[in-house]
Amino acid sequence: MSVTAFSNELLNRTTAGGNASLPAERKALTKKETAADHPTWCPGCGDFSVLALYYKLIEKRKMEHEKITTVAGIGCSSRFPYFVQAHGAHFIHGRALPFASGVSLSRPDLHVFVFGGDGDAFSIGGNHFTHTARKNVKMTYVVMDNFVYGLTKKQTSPTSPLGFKSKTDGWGSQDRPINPMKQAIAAGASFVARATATNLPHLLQMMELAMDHDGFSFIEFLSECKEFYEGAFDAANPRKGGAFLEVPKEHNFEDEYAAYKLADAAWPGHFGLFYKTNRATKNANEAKLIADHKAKVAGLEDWQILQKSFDRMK
Ligand SMILES: Cc1ncc(C[n+]2csc(CCOP(=O)(O)OP(=O)(O)O)c2C)c(N)n1
Ligand code: SF4
Ligand SMILES: [Mg+2]
Repeated sequence: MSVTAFSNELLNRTTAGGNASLPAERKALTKKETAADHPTWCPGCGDFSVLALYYKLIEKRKMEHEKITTVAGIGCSSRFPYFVQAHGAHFIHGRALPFASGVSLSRPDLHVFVFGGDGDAFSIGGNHFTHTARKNVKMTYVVMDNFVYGLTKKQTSPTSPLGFKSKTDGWGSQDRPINPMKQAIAAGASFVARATATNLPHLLQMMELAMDHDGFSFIEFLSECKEFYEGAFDAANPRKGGAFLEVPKEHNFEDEYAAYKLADAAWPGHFGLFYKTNRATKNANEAKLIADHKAKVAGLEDWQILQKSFDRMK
C-alpha cells in the first residue's frame, strides 16, 4: 500500500473521533490535566516536542487517565514519565522494554508507550530492543535519538557519527554508528517510522499510526541535544538550510526490502512510515496459549490441576 492511500485512511479514522469506549460524561483530558512536574530539560532540547505531542495525542484520542501508561529507562529523554500525570515508570537503564512487555502482556486493555534515548535503546538496551521487536509485543516505542549520551554529559552513543568528539572519544569517534531504522527492520519490528523535531504535525501523525498498530511500533525521532550536540540535525531542518524529505509517495511500506533500502539513503534521509506489516503479536499468541490451557482444565479445582502436574512428573 502507498503512504498516501494509508494517510488518507488514517485522516478519516482520526477525525471521526478517538476512543469509542470513553463514556459520554468523560471529557478529553487537556494538557493542564495531563502535565505533571515542570520538565527539567535544557531550554531548546528536542525532547520538549515529543512531550507536547504526547499531551496532544492523549487529548485528541480521548485517552482515559487510568489507561495511559508511560514507561522509560534512564537518560534525559527517559525522564519523560515524571512529566505525565498518569501511570508510568522510570525504570532501569536499558530495561524499559522488558518492563513494558510485562505491562503489555498482563494488561491488554492498555496501550503502553515507551520513551527513551539512543543509549538506552541501542547500547545497554540493545538486546532488549531486538527481542521485543522480534516477539512483536504490542507497544509504541519512541526513541528520542540525539546521537549522544545527554544525561551523563557527552559520551559517544551508538548513533554518534564517525569523528564525533566526546568525553569518551577525545580524538573523535572511531566506531561505525548503527542505523536505527535498519536495526529495527532487521530485528523484526512490525512498524517502523522516522520523525524529527522540525515537523511536529508529522510526528503526531506517526504517533497516531504507531498507536493504532497491533504490534511493536517503533519511531526514531531526531531530537537535538542543545547542550552537547547542537546543530546535529540541521541538515533535516529547513529553517537551518536543510531539507525535510518525506518518504517518497510511491514507497510500498509493506515491502521489507524497499524499507531497508530507504533506510540506507544518504544523511539526513527520509521521514515517515518506512515499514508496516501485520503478524501475530506475542500478546495474541500468549492469550491463545492461556485460553487453550484453561479449556483443558475447565471445571477442575486448583489442587486437582496441581495433582495432574505432579502425576505427569512421576
Ligand atoms: C546500569 C547503568 N549504567 C550506566 C548508567 C549511566 N547512564 C545514565 S543515562 C546514560 C546514557 C543516556 O543516554 P541516552 O540513552 O542516549 O539518553 P539521553 O540522556 O541522551 O536522552 C548512562 C550511560 C546508568 N544509569 N545505569
Ligand atoms: S543535556 Fe541535552 S538531551 Fe539533556 S536535557 Fe539538555 S539538551 Fe536535552
Ligand atoms: Mg541520547
